[in-house]
Amino acid sequence: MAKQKAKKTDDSRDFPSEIKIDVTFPTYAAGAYGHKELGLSEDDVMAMYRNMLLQRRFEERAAQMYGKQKIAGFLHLYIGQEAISTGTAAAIKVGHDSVITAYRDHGHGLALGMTANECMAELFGRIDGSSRGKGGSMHYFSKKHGFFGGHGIVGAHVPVGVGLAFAHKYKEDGGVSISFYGDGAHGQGAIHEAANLAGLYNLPAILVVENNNYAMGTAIDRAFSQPEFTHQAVAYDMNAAVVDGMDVFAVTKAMQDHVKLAREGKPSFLEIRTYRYRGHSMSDPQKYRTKEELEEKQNADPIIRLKKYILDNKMSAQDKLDAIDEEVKQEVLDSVDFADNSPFPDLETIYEDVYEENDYPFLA
Ligand SMILES: Cc1ncc(C[n+]2csc(CCOP(=O)(O)OP(=O)(O)O)c2C)c(N)n1
Repeated sequence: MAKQKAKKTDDSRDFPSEIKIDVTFPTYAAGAYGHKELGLSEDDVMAMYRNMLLQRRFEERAAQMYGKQKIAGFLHLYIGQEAISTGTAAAIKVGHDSVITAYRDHGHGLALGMTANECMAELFGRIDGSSRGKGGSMHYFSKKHGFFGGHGIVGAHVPVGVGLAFAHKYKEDGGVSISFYGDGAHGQGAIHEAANLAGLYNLPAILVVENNNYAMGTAIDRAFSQPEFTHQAVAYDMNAAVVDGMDVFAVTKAMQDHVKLAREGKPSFLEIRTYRYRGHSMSDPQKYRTKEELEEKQNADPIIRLKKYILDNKMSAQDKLDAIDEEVKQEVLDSVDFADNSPFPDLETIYEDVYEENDYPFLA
């Protein structure tokens, strides 16, 4: 990178007569975009539909396998949020750009092209899993797809995501880094430090809060003095937008626009409004929300919305869509067989893939 010359401090910030913040951010509404204006072919749309269904059927089956004690540890499902992973994958260069997320990572992995087999085997803790069975549900990873995980500590991966953006800038490879996290994580200091650096260094970074209203059982308006998250983008000199996460085309459009900005060195902050249909994890009794609220959100289901779009635009017929669903269900069932037949990793491998130093020279 070119060396920066020392600059005189900006003296236009001498004592002002008043402080005025006047900024407008766009919103990306459901129903506002068609596939053609997004540059998507009919085949692309059908592939997006299939992938969203794959995410849904995969997780429904995973929940069942958890009940059968085939899966140990935690299992956080993404059901309801599939338009976000799918719209993002449609707008980036998969494998070249970087994606990182929290523990609700199955949907992102499958959208980026990880196979149902490697994903199910990881849930089962088997050697053919994406992290060789040692990561489990929260720690999917695929270098090939530019997917940097799967992270369990709330908010802690976002500085890593911004570090990836720094690496893209440093290597001048034209890549962008997208960091996903939940609304609950938005209160974590690490995210704000990372956002500050993204704004300061003009990094090709997009920070995305997947706002599904709840952090475990805590609703956003009980946790945030300012639940309009975009307001905070002003503080970090970032672009921002609010996106309807129940519409895959709204997400695709928002991502296309902000990926373009990121490639020009302008970071963004996106709030994508969504909803998770299942509890926080498998042990959540969900006492914090009503059945009516859940039903209302399910009426805006992103997969049903896309199915309607496909039928209305005569891209496919009901019987063909039913056949796709059957095919996807079979793919998922096959992945269960694959996982069940994959061995557990040897005990000795617990010492592999672990960062280790023989000495700690920085302490000397
Ligand atoms: C630093 C830290 N604090 C607390 C937890 C426990 N915890 C796990 S998930 C979670 C809620 C996070 O909610 P949100 O960020 O909104 O993500 P969502 O589950 O909605 O996807 C909490 C508090 C944790 N994993 N890490």
